Amino acid sequence: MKILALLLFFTCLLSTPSDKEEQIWVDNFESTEMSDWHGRADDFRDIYKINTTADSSYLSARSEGSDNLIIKKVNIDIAKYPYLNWKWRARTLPIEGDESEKSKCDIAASVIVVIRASKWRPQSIKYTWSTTLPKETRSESPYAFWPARTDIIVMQSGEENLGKWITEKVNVLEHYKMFYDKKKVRSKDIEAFVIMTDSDNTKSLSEADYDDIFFSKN
Ligand SMILES: [Ca+2]
Ligand SMILES: [Ca+2]
Repeated sequence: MKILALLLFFTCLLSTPSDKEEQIWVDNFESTEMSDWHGRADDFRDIYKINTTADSSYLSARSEGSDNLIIKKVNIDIAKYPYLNWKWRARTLPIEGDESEKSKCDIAASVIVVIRASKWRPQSIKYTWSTTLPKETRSESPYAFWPARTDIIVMQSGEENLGKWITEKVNVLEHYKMFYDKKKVRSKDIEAFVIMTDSDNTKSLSEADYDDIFFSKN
C-alpha cells in the first residue's frame, strides 16, 4: 500500500497531547506554509494549496488526472478523542467516480485516518464525497490487499451538496470497533491523516476544499 510506504519516511514521533485538551487539531489551514504535510509525489504543492479569503484560509485541491495525496503525521488516541470533525466543499466531481472499483477509483474529496498497526498490516478508514455511491455506503478500497485494509464510508454523494461547505462529525472509534469487530478498545492511536482529491483512474477533474479538521472528546 502506497500510504504505508509514505509513512515509513515519516518516522519522527510527536509528543502525546495532554488528555486535558478538549480538541486536538489536525489543521485549520490558517498558516500558508503547509510545512507539516508531505505529498505522495513532489508536485503535491501544485494540487493542494492554501486559499485565503477575507474571513479565513482553507485547503483547496485541484486534481487533473492525478492520484497525489497529502499526509500529516499525528498521534491521537481515538479511545480518548473519538470524534473526527471537518468541513469540506466538493466543487467538481470526477466523472463516474466509484471508489469501490479499481477502474473508476476517484473521489472529489476524502479524508483518511491511518490506524497504528503492524507495518505489514496497514489499516485505515476513508471518509468520502462520492460521485456515484449513495450516502452511508460501506465499502473497501479495491487497492488495499490483505493484510492491508482500507474501509470506506460515503459521507456525501453526487451533486446534492456540490459547491456548499458541509460540516461533518464522525465517531472514528465506533467505526473502528465496527469494522474490526472489537467490543472494547482501551487505546488505539491514529498515526497519520491523509487528504485525497483524486482523478487518475477516470482521467477527469476533481476539485474540493477542506478546513477545520480536528479530533474531539465529544
Ligand atoms: Ca481555516
Ligand atoms: Ca484514483
